[in-house]
Amino acid sequence: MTGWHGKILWVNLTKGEIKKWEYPGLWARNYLGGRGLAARILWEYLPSGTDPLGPYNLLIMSVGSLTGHPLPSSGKLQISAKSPLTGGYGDGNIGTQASVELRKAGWDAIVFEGKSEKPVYLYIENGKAELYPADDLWGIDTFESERKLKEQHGRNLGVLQIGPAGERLVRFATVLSQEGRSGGRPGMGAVMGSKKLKAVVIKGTGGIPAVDLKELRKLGAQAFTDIRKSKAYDFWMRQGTMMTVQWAQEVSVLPTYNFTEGVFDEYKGIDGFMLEKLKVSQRGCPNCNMPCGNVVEDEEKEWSELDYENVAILGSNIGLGDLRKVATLNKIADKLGVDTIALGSVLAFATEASQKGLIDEKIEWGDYETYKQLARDIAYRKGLGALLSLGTRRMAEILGGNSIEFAIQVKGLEVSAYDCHAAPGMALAYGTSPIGAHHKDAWVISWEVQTNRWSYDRDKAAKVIELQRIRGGLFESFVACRLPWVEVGLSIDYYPKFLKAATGITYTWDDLYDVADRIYTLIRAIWIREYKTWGREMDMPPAKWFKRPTTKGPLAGSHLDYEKYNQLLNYYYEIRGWDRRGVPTRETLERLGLGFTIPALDRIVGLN
Ligand code: PTT
Ligand code: SF4
Repeated sequence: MTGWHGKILWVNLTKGEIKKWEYPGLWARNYLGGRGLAARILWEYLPSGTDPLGPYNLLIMSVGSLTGHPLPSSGKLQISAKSPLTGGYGDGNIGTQASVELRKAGWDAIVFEGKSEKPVYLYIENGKAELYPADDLWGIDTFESERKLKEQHGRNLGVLQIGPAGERLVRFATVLSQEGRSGGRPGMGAVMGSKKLKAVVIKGTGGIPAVDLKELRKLGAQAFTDIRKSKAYDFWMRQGTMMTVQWAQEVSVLPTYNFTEGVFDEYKGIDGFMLEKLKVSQRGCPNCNMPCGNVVEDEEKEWSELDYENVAILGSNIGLGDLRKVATLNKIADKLGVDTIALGSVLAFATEASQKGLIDEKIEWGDYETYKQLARDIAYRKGLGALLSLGTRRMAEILGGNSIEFAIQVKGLEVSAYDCHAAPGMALAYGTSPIGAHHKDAWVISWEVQTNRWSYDRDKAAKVIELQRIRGGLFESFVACRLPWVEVGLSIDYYPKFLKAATGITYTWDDLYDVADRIYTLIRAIWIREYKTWGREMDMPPAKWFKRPTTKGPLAGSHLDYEKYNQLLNYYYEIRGWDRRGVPTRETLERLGLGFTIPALDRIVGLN
């Protein structure tokens, strides 16, 4: 195995034991790393039916054969586990120095099992790893705990940690790094908290394996130059993902008032031009020459790093048109360690529930002071915050009535910031994303609004799958940031060349798509094994987009068509080789080398 280390650090927190595991070489070749490797490990070692917050869940931090090399935006790391929010496969991707350090320390992944009795953190220095007490870190926020750990161990290292929300098992708690990088929307921070693991500190001084390092460096240098010379580069450097606010408003997909409308009257108060006025700093992940972490001074005069999703969901979606106030909510999420998307979504859900009389508390759209208090209460699970900390699906189950219709989620994961009343392809992307409603696997909406926006045809299902293959299958398993390709047009053909130089393996595009399909189908198998039953209703977008047409903007009156969405879903299943329930067929499993899943799946749902 070249290009990978072939070694995983396996940490049993119940016993306090740390072991080296040399995993099968074919797993690296067939699953690449990152998400693919994590899915393979979870299938093999996660006991079916495990409580996501119990000791038998596995928390996996994994990198890939491109991570950490001198290649564009290669400083990313994947965090995966069974999700306490969705009950299925969950993961997130975080930009952090810890990714590079893990590679330099000689590991492809860390797997945590069990549960420590007392708070601990893991310290890794090259081949050595030790658990240390974390009593003095437990309870403090993510910015402070990273500062403390760096004071103790030095600055040249990477740190991943949870905040008070993860410690209290908030179901959408995430893992944080570098004061503003967050990963693991489906509650990966809560899994870490359930294991009493406060932080992971990684220091590596070794080399990162590559078959042809000279060639890799040459290709990387060319790619960095292409990025800098791109026509899109200058504007990207000014606004980063925040340029999306204005675009989303123009094409009526900006989530507004709990995804009721696609336009927001006050959008200019939160858009990329407002960001430019307020910007005090810009930062990013390791090995990136197009840093997108735009920092502003918030309403409490502290720094907060903003991205489009955070701003749309904590802005227009809760009726807040003041970027400084949005930045404060975002900073609270980062410090206390919760996902901004779920946070904005539960606040919006609570506001709608309040206006419908389903909860006693009175909440108005744009009610900043209440939202600020609730954000803190969610992290500490106090008062109404305790209910909100469960996520929208569970809140709807508790409140009853028709509240599930305005819980904007798929499979329990809150929808990220694109309204789909007038975007069936994006609705399909959310419906079929392997972790629940996240745009990261297929951001088809930009293509969709430029082509045939209103169609539900086969080409649209095929486009969703093409994007899922590249974005969700490959970038999450290489592991590298996809934004050089998505945002400034770096040629996708660099990536098989990078892989060849790193691993010596020639992957054609057909080979790579097979790898991506293998990963997707394996993740679907994990979901089915955990849920025990499976039906196409699991792949349906929120009911509001079908039932409650928009009333504002040029596309007022838009809504999704239920019959046509089902036809689109059929096309999707056909192309993937899954049956009409969304269950992979026997033939597909065999073709993708997933025959080992057949006995379990056949027993659980009966395979076609
Ligand atoms: C990601 C999701 C996103 S996607 C955003 S903004 W985006 C939100 N950011 C949050 C945050 O910040 N703080 C917080 N407490 N919660 C947050 N939740 C939301 O999480 C992120 C960038 C972005 S910014 C995007 S699109 C790209 N995503 C990538 C991806 O998914 N894979 C990949 N290979 N490359 C990517 N590059 C870009 O990375 P999740 P990050 Mg993130 C403040 O974690 O769980 O995947 O959800 O990692 O380092 O912050 O970079 O407009
Ligand atoms: Fe990180 Fe943004 Fe650079 Fe991607 S583009 S590596 S998310 S700073």
